[in-house]
Amino acid sequence: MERILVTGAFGQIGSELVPALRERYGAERVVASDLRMPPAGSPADDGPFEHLDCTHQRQIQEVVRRYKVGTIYHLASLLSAIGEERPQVAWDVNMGGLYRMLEVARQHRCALFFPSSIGAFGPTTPHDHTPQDTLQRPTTIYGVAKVAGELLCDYYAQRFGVDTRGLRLPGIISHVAPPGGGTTDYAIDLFYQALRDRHYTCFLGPDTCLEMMYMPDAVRAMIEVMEADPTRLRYRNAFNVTAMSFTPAQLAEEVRRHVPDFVIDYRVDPVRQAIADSWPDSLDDTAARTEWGWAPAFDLRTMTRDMLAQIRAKMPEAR
Ligand code: AKB
Repeated sequence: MERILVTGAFGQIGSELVPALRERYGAERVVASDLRMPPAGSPADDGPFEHLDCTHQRQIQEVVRRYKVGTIYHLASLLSAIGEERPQVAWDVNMGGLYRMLEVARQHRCALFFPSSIGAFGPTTPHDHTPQDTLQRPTTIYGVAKVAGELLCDYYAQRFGVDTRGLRLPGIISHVAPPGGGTTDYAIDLFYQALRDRHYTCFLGPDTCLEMMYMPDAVRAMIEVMEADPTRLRYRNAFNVTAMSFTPAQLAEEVRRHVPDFVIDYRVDPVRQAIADSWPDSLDDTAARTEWGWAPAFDLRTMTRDMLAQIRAKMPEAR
């Protein structure tokens, strides 16, 4: 029985991908791994867990061999804003980690999922309906590592026959585990503070438009692309995927439909604003839709309703 290994299992995406994979394939088949020790109520509680540093090839090899891993979801990485604070660490973890994962995948014939991002685009990329194939000259270390990662995954597929697949994920909105150090994190903070304080000071300007996706759609996309019929895949890696595109002002307006006294103001952080300005407003995801049937279920309205309900349910102080 081949198992699935998830790195970065306690991160924002891993905290929801691991339970979804365990539900679909069985708890024993999904090995959660992270550099951090398991927090209470984490995915480590109901299935195998391994303490794993993705920059240590021997450790990865040992886990892959011991569990007979057939598929790796490699999520461990530093996000865009924190990457600008520690660019050398971001390169080591994001690029060094991926390279070592690909090497182990090659040696043990594993399939590998790599999450690229809208961060793989830059200021010279066409910003509206960004095509699947386009200019990619990002200005962050996060983006540079994402572009290099996309190319390296393509290389391992062509040169060594490794079944690498991936998505260019937009900003992911979720309520289970907090993100850390991303540029799109405002869209999550806003919900918590709207319910707790009725007030949010946004670090991006009101008209900064970015592509976003609700976590249930993101988790489904990651599973669907790995299950897709390989004979239909022309791209394999770095599929543009979309769900909704909005500005902080538009999100605030939508939240105000449910929390009428919510107030937003703005104190722009120049670093995160520059990153956001360099990213697309919206993506063209025709390739994902035609090659493996991608279709999001949540838009701004349904995501907002569900986020507010979920946060209210878990936080008694949030009204
Ligand atoms: C970030 O803001 O860094 C991430 C991303 C869009 O890749 N959420």
